Order: sequence, then C-alpha cells, then structure tokens
Amino acid sequence: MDEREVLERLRRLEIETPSWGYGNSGTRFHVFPWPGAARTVEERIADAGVVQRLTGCCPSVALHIPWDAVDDYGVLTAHAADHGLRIGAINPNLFGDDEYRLGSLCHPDAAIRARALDECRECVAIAEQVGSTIVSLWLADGTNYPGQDNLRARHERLTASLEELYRSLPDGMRLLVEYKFFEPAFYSTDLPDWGTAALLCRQLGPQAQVLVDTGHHPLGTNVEQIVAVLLAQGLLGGFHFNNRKYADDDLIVGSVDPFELFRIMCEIAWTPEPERIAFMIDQSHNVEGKIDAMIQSVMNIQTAYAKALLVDTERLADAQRDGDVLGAHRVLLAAFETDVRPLLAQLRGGLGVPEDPVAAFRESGYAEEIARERGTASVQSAYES
Ligand code: LRH
Ligand code: MN
Repeated sequence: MDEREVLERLRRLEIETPSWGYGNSGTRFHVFPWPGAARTVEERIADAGVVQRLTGCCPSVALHIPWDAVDDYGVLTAHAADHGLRIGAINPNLFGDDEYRLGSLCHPDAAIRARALDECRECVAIAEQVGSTIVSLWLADGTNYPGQDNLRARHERLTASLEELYRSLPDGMRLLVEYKFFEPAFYSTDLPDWGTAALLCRQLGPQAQVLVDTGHHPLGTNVEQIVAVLLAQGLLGGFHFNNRKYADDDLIVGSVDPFELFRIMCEIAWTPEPERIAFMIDQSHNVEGKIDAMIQSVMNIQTAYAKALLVDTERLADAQRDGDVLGAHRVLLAAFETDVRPLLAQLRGGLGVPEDPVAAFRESGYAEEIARERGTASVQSAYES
C-alpha cells in the first residue's frame, strides 16, 4: 500500500471513547480520586470532546445505562453535538443491581429475566433517540460453585432472552455481544468465549455480531486469530480496546503488549471493509489522569494501525507461498519496527490537530481548569463502602 493509501485508511479510522473512562475508577481495594475527574455525564462528554478536538478521530462517545441515564436524551445529544460529538454505542448495565445476584438474562427467576430484558429494550429505545445504531451487551452472568445452577438451562435461558431482545431491534441497529472468560463470576460465565458468542449471533441473525474486548481472554490466547476467524465469518462487530498483563486489567491499549495490538490491527488492515467494525476503547484509569490516558490510547491504536498498513503484503504472500517461515515473519517485523511518527504527524497535520496531542493537552491548562472547577470527588471502593 503506498503512503497516500495508508494516510487515507488512517484518516478513515474512527475510535469511540467510553464515557466511563473519564470518571474516577479503581479496584476493590481503593479508588484514588483524580482532581477534576468527570462526575456527571455532561462532564464526561465534555472531556470526550477534548479528546476529539486534539485527535480528530474520536467523533463519538459510548454511554453506559444507568450510569449515564438522563431525563431528556435530546438535550444530551445536543450537548454532545456542542462538543463536536455524536453518541455511540449504548451499553445496558445488567450487573449493578442487587436483584442480579444470580444473573440477569440467565437468572433462574423469569421475572428477573423479564426485568433485565426491559432494561435492554430501554437501551434500544435510547439508541433510537440519540441516533445510535449500536447496543453493546456484556453480561456478568455466571455461577461461583459447581451445582449452583444448571449450566445447560442457563444457556437456554440466555438464548431465549437474546432472541426476544433481537426481535426488538429496529432495522439498521446492531446488537454487539461481548464475551468474557471470568469475573465477576468465578466458576462459570454464561458468555465466556468467542465461540459461544459467535454461535448465539449466528442463531440470532445478521444484526447480531461479536464484540472482542482485548482483555477478556485467558492468558496465552491468540486474540488476532479470533479476530481473523470472526472476520472470515462476517461476525466481527467491534472491539473494546485495552491492555492487560494478567486478567481484565483495563490498562491503556498497547501499553503492555504493543506487538499484540499490531498483530490484531494487521487483521483489520487486511480486511476489505474495516468501516463496519466499531473501534471502541474500554479502559479504567486507576492511578493516572483520565483524559491524557485516553489520548495516549488513541495514539497507540493509530500507531499500531499505521504499522499494520505498512506491511508489504505482496512480499508476505510470496514468502508464505514459498514456505519461507522466517522470511514471512521478518516482513511483519519490518513493518512493526518502522518509525511511523512522521506519517502520523502528516496525518494530524492534515486533520488540523497537534502533532503530539498528549503534549498539547498537558500544555492546554484544561486539566488545571477542571481541577479548579470540579475539585476532587472522594469515592469509596467496594471494601470501603
Ligand atoms: C466488562 C466490560 C464491559 C463493560 C464494563 C465497563 O468487564 O468490559 O464492556 O460494561 O467492562
Ligand atoms: Mn468491555
């Protein structure tokens, strides 16, 4: 691919940021409040607007309901537009309520399943109101002990619940199904892996696709191979980008294993229609500033994608055809080891944004301004509440 094509593909890359990535977050041990961290959905959207202004490639923000629930979604959509944003994926929260102790859409009690389904349908309605075409569903559902529940029955409840939800989708809206191998359930998770998610999406229909959260796999999993298979099957709906060293650590994407992110973005670079894929970030910034961490994440994804687009695919195909194993590997290494900062500076120049958006943010005074205006909200962790 020549430089002009690479720049064109980079210009078309849009990355959605998560509203929940701008607020205070922590672990069960402690939540370290950050001065000026966003406290309301309006502040979260304002901060996402700063990321868009400084990167030029983050025109939408994902919402989590009820964390971001408001009375008037028309007003919220206008507020987002004032900050240069549209509202993106709507995430139902079916894990933050006492009634969901034994699950939500998989709960043994039909009344609780019905209630969870209503909350999902409410998110479909919210998506319609804000002009979003994505409902992104992750379930904490699972069990903690063998025998706690019938595993097959839970799967059948899940299937029936998702079929009802699927029937409520208007034309043009997609249901993204996110899997995760464990946590908060520690024995079985009802949506544990890509295979289960893919089977269910195939059964539901073309408006259902799989969401790959890069932190949701057992250590050692070949995530780029999962991406390749889902692309081949037409089932890859989107990503929740982050990085991890151990479990679902939700660290800055590309911060622990940039080579893995590069390998994942190679599968995207080699697919004919990447635009249908929802590129979203899903992170929590426990010890660092929220906004510059988000900007760094966007830059890391752009860097990985730029390197992936520079892979000499002809030489790679030749080496693969000739069985030149190391030769093929070295073609990939050559791209990964390319310094793409000049190319990204060109991209950002063309987008009218700073060459180094993190440095520009830090020089902008915005962090100091919101720290003055918003102060530092104290937050309790699970153990402390
Ligand atoms: C679950 C998850 C899911 C979100 C939550 C904030 O671990 O990845 O996507 O709902 O994080
Ligand atoms: Mn996620």
